[in-house]
Amino acid sequence: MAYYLGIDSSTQSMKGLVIDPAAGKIVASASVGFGTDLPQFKCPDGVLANSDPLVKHADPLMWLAALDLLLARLQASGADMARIAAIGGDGQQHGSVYLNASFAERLARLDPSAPLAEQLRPALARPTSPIWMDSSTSAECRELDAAFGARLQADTGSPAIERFTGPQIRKFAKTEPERYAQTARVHLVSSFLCSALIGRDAPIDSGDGAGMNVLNLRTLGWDAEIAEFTAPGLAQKLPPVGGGVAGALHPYFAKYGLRPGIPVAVWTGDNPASLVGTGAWGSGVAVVSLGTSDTFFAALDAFRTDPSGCGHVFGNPAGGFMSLACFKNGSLARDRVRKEAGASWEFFDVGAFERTPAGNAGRLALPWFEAEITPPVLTPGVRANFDFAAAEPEVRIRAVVEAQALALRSHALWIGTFDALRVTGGASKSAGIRQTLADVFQARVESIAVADSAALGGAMLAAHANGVPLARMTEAFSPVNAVCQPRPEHAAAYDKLLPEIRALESAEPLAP
Ligand code: XUL
Repeated sequence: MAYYLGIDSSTQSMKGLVIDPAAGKIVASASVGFGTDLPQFKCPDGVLANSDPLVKHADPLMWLAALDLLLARLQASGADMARIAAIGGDGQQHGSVYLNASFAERLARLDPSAPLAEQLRPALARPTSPIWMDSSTSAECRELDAAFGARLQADTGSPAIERFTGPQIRKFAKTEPERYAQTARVHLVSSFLCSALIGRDAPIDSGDGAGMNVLNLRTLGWDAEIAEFTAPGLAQKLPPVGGGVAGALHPYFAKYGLRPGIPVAVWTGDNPASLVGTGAWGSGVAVVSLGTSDTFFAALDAFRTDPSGCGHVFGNPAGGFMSLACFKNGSLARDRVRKEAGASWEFFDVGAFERTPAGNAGRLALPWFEAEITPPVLTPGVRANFDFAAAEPEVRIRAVVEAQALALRSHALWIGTFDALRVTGGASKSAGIRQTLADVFQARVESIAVADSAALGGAMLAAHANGVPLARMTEAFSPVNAVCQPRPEHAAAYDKLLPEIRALESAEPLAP
């Protein structure tokens, strides 16, 4: 039976996963670490050094080198590459690649005897690519706000955001007008790599395109007025918006044992791909990814925007839309609270919850050790409604975990209600955190063991483009391995605390 390959080009690495949907199995995987495997590109954590801490760029040729190396590794792992019937993929969102007029022609005549990076190097109109970690475009964001006001969020799904591609393109056009003039094509990381696979310009999908502040989500086309304001002639420099199959695999890739001509699905962003890979592409299920930062995402039943401007709306590759909110202070903050309380992980994950009542007698603490994104708050510092430093470790721990869960619920109110939350990421192993989420949301909390949800989503989208139903793959590849049920007796206590969390968000920070 047919295999499908999914490729995830994330910030620090590129991963590939080959699935066999008929057997419900992952049959091969490989990865390339940008820092460890490709040190020549000088992006140790996926980012080039820069004297300005707000500027975060990467070398786009590194992504091409990673694609060559990843496919070579997959082949070397013994994967039956000839059985792969379609390829899908995704990229870190918002990052952009600037190409000159020779790009199309160089793509068309890719020569298997030379690496991709070498052949496409002369097609770069700008040697570096701003990525999502860049926050150097505040001036451009304010200019977009001034020009479009509330329409920007109402039509593109998000207010002007520093890391979004539109403000990044605007800054480039303003500061390097000659290079911008030489730019014939602007791609996202996702559409750039998809273009390399098919040997011609690939479309941008509405999942990743929505992270640009240029895509009109009501028409699902580039917004001509916003594009022209962003940078002169931008609409002509963007590839079309599209979904489904992007094109056929270029013969260049036959050297890895792949069959030229197999369909390549339009690539998407890593978060939309994860929505598919975690099995949350249908409504009523949200994903809470508890990592360095916490991310909350869910399918949206209709196009709608966050009245508080914190959450984003992206296209859902399975159809319709999805929401996403990023909470900067996630696991690093939890770990700091644990350390400062002198608690072991065992105590943090279980013990503290056995010694304190649900609701913590109203004591809440938002652990904002770093500037927060949801809501946008620049001054770091814990926000607490009690004497945080003097409290017992178990009280501090519950105060933080409950405050984070209430903040998630509060910022998800505009999305709708959920029967289930699917939790992933390191902190999802904590029984106390899972029970708190279940009680605060009054929803089932499902643990899923999907390691590379974005790459898996890419593979599932490839299979889906070939007619394999997503629902069947979700059952096989994203099974629920543990369920934590909500306790209805705690619903009222958390309902009462919900307004408190918004008040706490505007409180003064405690002294560090
Ligand atoms: C989403 C975002 C990040 C990147 C990470 O808006 O900026 O999640 O997609 O790769």
